Amino acid sequence: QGLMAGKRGLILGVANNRSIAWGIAKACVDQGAEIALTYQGEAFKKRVEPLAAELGAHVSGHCDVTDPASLDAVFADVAAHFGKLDFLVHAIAFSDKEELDGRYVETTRANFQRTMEISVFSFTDIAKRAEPLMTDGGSLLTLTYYGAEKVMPHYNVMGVAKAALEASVRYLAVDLGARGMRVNAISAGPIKTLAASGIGDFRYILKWNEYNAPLKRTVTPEEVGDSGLYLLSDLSRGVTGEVHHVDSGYHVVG
Ligand code: 0WD
Repeated sequence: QGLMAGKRGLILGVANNRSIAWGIAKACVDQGAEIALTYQGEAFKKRVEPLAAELGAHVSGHCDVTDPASLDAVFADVAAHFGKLDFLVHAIAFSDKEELDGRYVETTRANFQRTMEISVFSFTDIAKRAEPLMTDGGSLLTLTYYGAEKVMPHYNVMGVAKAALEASVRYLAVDLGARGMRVNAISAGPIKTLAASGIGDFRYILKWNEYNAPLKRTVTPEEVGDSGLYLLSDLSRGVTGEVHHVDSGYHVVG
């Protein structure tokens, strides 16, 4: 049986087996969820298909959140395959690597807009698309970082985007609450993933967290997955609009 038995979910943002979304996917399937994954372009298809097979997950095809036609196709596929949705995970972010280094004040208009579109607007866009499918209510989860709250070295425009993403969580929680849809975020501590490798001095940030976080270590995608399980399952049925830190406690000292 399990906590997620009978629940069907779409998980966006599995790039490889180190992705935070992969940790969440495994935790959900372990507890009986049925899930669908997507991939961004042919390069990721080769990585995501075997991972999906490992979990018995459905693959809903190519998804680039800047391409509305690809989102139309993914949601049409999910509607056809599952009929309804109970949960959705958004683990997607992007900014030009060149600007995740140096000074925030140098951010370009083009990268600011692209970062906001992929890392912030996409969550609102998919929430809107999920709404008609969440006929019995549901749980939406996104991923954020402490750089939304405090200035972190090199996080720059992504910090501004995460602040907007956290505000979106609160506005969406109000708009969708009456339908029994909950909207929350996990603020994860730094984890060495593909996306993180674009951030300047990331190894130093990992070390800094190991030295300073109350638990004296960093977190793993599996630990974020287990906390995600709580927010996606009925255990958290009274929780919405929340930003939950899964960061070895770093935010209390940082
Ligand atoms: O330390 C970390 N790794 C933290 C990550 C700490 C706190 C939060 N996060 C957040 C990230 O900002 C992101 O929102 O967690 C989320 C997941 O990131 P991740 O697991 O660290 O990174 P990764 O495994 O690379 O997955 C992110 C994926 C992309 O991979 P690449 O490597 O190409 O950036 O987001 C997807 C893509 O698969 N993605 C897109 N998907 C659809 N359309 C797009 C797009 N336009 N752009 C990126």
